[in-house]
Amino acid sequence: MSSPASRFREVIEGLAPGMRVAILTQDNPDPDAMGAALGVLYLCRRLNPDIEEASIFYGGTISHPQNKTMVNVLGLPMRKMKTFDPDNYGIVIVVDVASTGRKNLQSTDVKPDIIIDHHRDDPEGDYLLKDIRPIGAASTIVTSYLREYGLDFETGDDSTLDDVSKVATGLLVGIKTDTQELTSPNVTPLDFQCYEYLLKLCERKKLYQIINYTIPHYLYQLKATAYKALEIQHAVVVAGVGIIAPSQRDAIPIIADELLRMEGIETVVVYAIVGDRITSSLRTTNDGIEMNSFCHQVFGEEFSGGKMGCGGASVPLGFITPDEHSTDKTRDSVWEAVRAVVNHRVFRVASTG
Ligand SMILES: [Mn+2]
Repeated sequence: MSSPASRFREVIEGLAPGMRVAILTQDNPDPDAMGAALGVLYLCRRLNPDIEEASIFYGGTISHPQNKTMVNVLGLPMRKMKTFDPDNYGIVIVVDVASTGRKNLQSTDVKPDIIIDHHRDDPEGDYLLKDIRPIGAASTIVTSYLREYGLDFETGDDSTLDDVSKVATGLLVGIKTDTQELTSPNVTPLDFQCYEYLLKLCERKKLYQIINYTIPHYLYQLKATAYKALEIQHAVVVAGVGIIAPSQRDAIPIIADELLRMEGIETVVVYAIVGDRITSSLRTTNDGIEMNSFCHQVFGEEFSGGKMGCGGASVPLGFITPDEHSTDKTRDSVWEAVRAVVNHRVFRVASTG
């Protein structure tokens, strides 16, 4: 049995000249998904210069300010899934996700040829390579290939994408964020080794820019709104942020994570009206609260879920959704009604368990 790294090399080197490679990742890619995809793109080009084209596709949005910064700083060539035609690609590789057509990758159901992932998902079927490991980051797996090949980085051509320091920076950000700086429970010795390996290769200035990403003004404004609106009962805090634009949706989990650190607070619910839905992020450090059922009791089983102290909800507003014809007064009334219902329900569920 050859190692996954040598199997990957064998497959890529064996591709006929003119072949195209599609690299697919999560619909809403996080830094690990993007770092691992960039690493795979680099390996494909280095291992087989006769490949006609290798492209990364994603089906959703890149909206978190750090993820946007990563795309800009590294010049990531992320392409929209709309432009992906399976007929044009001889080989399909999925990274940081294993199944297509469901869960984190719903935008296509094409059958992959190669799977590189670290989630608890193990789709059946024949694949050229299925490398799924319980490990800190998908970027670690890709980095381990890079290490194993011992490629000579001096001889790569000088086009931007083949710049290994950029690739190493992307992979390093992937490991850093997915493992919370190597502190998450699923971290393995290989994560540490790859982290150290990448530190030597990465571009420190770009790394700094991504880690200390610029925070957009709207986030400060929404934080101010959330702090003004927050209601606390015992160890529970609820904060309604109001009616916000879909492009600002990421503020909700960011504010939830921040409020969870407040002294004396164990449970956080942050929510807003985004488009035609109430969108919410829930957090708890209280082991007595089972997050999934907490979410279901507050927002309904159909529209919410959670695990391990972390939950989310997306509840359709239906008929009362404010639209472009709604007056400010109507919008305020809708928000006021939503706020009253959600706050009341959270505190009721929290107090009755
Ligand atoms: Mn990951």
